[in-house]
Amino acid sequence: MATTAHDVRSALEDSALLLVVDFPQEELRFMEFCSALGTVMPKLSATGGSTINELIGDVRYRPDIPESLRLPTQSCGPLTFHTARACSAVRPSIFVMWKVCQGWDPVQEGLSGRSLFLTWDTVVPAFIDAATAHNEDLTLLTQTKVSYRPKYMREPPAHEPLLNDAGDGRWFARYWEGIAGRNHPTIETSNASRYMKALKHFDDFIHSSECPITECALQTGDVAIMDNRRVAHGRRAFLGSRSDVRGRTDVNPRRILSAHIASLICGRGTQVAPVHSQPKCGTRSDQPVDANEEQRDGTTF
Ligand SMILES: O=C(O)CCC(=O)C(=O)O
Ligand SMILES: [Fe+2]
Repeated sequence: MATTAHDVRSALEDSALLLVVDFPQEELRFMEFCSALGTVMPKLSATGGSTINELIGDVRYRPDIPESLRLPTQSCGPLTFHTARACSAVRPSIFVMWKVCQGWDPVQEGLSGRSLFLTWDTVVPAFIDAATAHNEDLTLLTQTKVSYRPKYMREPPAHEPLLNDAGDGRWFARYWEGIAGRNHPTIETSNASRYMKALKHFDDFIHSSECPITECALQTGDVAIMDNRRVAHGRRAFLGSRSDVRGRTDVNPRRILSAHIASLICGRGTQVAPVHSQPKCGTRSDQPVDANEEQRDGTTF
């Protein structure tokens, strides 16, 4: 089924997370695909140009970068749930990840490199129902303005509550790694410690087995398109390198190209690609994905 950028946008309103399969191995096509969806935001490291290098993120394990300078996306460790550029005043409304290379088949369950997604529309109601939740937590999270400025972010930080209730069943959120701990936000309330407690409750819930998440072994050619306000993403750790028979080190070729799309300006009829609105992913309650099936700027928040 050929589809248009307009179709992708309306499908996103329905399901917030879409999967395109068999995307051709052409970076220019990816660039065109993303540009049809809206304005592709320059990478944080961009210097004003509009080339692919300035616009499209390149996520790979980078053992060539000293560990202390490596961004979380350039490591092979897990990435906990976050939304793209969660701290900046203007954040992308759509985030796109193209699995250019799925990398090595995982050798063990803990190193699958699978993608993780959660949709706030289902997570927030589940949190409200959870035994550990306190009514006051949600009130604090939806009403207290917060901001956070990571070291590398030149853009002005946002200044608003982390969670927003659209009132029609949709929930919007900003989220980043370490939000309830080492990367906590600046909180504008006289009772910051109560707020941090609420955030910790919420963060613990997101990382508990009670939280509904989608876990997906993206394969080479798969493109995940998400409404970045309604979906958070993360990943499992993966094996970064191993020795070959001669004792030489091989680096996992796992690679993702990503795009941050700011506004939804596409015209009707712009052809993008075949789209499948139901990702072929498992949910947390599903059987683990069969290992055989498993197949920058590197910023995460
Ligand atoms: O490596 C991954 O699977 C996710 C990378 C990521 O979170 C990002 O590019 O923003
Ligand atoms: Fe990310």
